[in-house]
Amino acid sequence: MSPEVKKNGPQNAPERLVGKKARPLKETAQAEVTVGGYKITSVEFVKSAVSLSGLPKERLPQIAFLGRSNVGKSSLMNALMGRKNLVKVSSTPGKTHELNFFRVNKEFFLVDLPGVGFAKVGNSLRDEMSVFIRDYVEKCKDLRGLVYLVDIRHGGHAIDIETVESIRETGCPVLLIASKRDKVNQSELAKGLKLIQQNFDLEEKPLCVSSVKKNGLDQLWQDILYAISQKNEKREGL
Ligand SMILES: Nc1nc2c(ncn2[C@@H]2O[C@H](COP(=O)(O)OP(=O)(O)OP(=O)(O)O)[C@@H](O)[C@H]2O)c(=O)[nH]1
Ligand SMILES: [Mg+2]
Repeated sequence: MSPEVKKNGPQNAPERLVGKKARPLKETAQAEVTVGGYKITSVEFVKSAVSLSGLPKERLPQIAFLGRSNVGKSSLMNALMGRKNLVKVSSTPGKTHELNFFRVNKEFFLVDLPGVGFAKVGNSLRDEMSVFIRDYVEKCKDLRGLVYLVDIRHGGHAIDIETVESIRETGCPVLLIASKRDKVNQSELAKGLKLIQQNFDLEEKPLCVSSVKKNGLDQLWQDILYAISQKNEKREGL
């Protein structure tokens, strides 16, 4: 469950409102913010799903975030939604084992997916997760696109390349994004972008974002909103 939901649940309300640790109103899920030129009036954690039957019943477009564990998926979602702790950011990689759905402006869902191929998760659980993710991508016809993150310093591992390839096969649009822009200098950035472009066979160099410095969020929001506006009639499924 999202930490925001846990902390703000009814059982904690009195402490939150009157105690020493009361949270300022601007940090709650309902504060209005503009991020990268996009106005966000509401963000709600809706639910977690561990199987296809657990997906939200509400038919809204979905954009999912995928990539290796620790690449910065949850941090990027927080940065995009202008929230600090709504999506759980892990100090220990590989903690997310479910799909977490966040409803933005009551118009669409951003979906946090488990990290790809995390070595410390037992093989069977890892296999189960990859089957579940593949099933979700293949069968959820509300999924309008998948943001796949690759650390700008690593250029993409074999498992990233394989995963992106298998998602492309389903017909789901993949937006390749380089993460952790603040971790590299200009020449490392140029090298990293070139490598990612080659590894993933991209027509153009990918966008590189930083959730810490908030770089690239304007372009990313534009790309996400564009993907949401494109209905893919060819995708069959749930
Ligand atoms: N410097 C820097 N650190 C980042 C950035 N994005 C994420 N991090 C850090 O990277 C670590 C992992 O971030 P998460 O957002 O939890 O990564 P994740 O991909 O969701 O990881 P899993 O949930 O384990 O799959 C955390 O310590 C973050 O603070 C970034 O843009 N810059
Ligand atoms: Mg995460």
